[in-house]
Amino acid sequence: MALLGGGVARGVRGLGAGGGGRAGGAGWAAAGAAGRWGSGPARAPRGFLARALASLQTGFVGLPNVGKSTLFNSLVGAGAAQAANFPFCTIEPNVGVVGVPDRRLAPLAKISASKKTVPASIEFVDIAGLVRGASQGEGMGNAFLSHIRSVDCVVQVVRCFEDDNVVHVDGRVDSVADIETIGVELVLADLAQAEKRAEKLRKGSRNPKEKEANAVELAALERLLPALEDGRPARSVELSEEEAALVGQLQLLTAKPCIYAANVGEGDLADGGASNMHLAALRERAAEEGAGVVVVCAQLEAELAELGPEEREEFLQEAGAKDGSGLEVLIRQAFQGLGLRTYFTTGEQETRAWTIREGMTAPQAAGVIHTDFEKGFIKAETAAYDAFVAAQGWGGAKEKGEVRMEGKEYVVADGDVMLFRFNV
Ligand SMILES: Nc1nc2c(ncn2[C@@H]2O[C@H](COP(=O)(O)OP(=O)(O)OP(=O)(O)O)[C@@H](O)[C@H]2O)c(=O)[nH]1
Ligand SMILES: [Mg+2]
Repeated sequence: MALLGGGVARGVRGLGAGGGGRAGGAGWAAAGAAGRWGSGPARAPRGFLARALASLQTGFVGLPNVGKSTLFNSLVGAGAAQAANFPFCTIEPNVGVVGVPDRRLAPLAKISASKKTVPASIEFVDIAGLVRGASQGEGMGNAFLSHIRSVDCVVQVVRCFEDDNVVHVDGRVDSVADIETIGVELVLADLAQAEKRAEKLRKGSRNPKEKEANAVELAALERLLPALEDGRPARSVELSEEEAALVGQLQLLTAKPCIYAANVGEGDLADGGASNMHLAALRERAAEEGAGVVVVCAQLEAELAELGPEEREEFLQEAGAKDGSGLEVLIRQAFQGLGLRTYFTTGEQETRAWTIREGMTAPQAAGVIHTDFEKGFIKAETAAYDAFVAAQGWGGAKEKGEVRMEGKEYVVADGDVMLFRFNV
């Protein structure tokens, strides 16, 4: 029997900030869609799951000149300036990994006197601006669309700042009209994709094994097509887990979870954008869609990224931004938008946040650290974060009866502090 807690897993291929390349893209897309579309918890696929979770991607989407690259670069810059909170590494010029800020990490690291703290991570991708007609090949056209097809979650950057020096492609700032322009392109691209696939499925397969799955997929597409024709996103259509897994292979753009980043002017930060009518209109629209809105000022964030931590704090106070930097909120919302949750391991070597999907069981969560831990899983000593911190560690938590022995069926809760027992 072996014990795994904070940092005992030395020599194990680690996951976390910067760990591993992107793997299992298409397969993951199917599984991810199942989790979002299906009513029940996502059944996590084995094997590539751990790698896939380490490299979930969020893509910045929007019209040209709305501030996507400025926002992306400030994420990079903040990483350089604030290494502890935003570890960042650039994989390609337009892809970077950021640590997910989590205020629960520091207290745990303090209790365990950990040598290292490793946050969960998420990848961001800067994508070129999308123009009207992209679904028909305008602008970057299909190349652009293939970039977003591969991301797991979309952050749509919407221009809510007035600045005559910055050209708007349509000659006026109008947040809702911009969202509609983008929405139409994405839906049209999905419609073309779904129609092509349905056409192929209708022709039928000679392989009898494929027949059954094809019938299920076609039935799902026949419910999706009218929605897309009406201009509604694929995510608005309820699909069973099986249907979602099949349709997920198409990587439909409008099936991905989407949040809006409202890029406001510096002057809006003091009152949280209360007097910005572009933001108000965007909020109203997002509420109808059930989508989240994060308010950021890309310009200010880019300037902040150049500063050290103390200067940043001062700068933010002067700008009147009470909630601190918008980047932190953006990263956390993207993480939540992906349906991701966190559990912790903590020990002398390291305190670490691990990324899981909502609904994952204890063995699956252990598998995120290493597949052997999933295969040989015996049980997991588990304490809720608050109880663990109140009791100041494993010893105290045990005395207070706060440590549970959880088995294979246990569904891990966000914030669980865990210690796995397994056979190899
Ligand atoms: N005033 C103001 N200008 C901004 C803000 N954010 C970005 N800009 C400016 O807008 C211009 C375009 O910004 P980018 O970040 O390059 O826009 P983008 O969305 O990446 O554009 P494409 O890559 O062409 O699609 C730059 O000149 C930025 O300095 C902002 O919050 N306020
Ligand atoms: Mg750009």
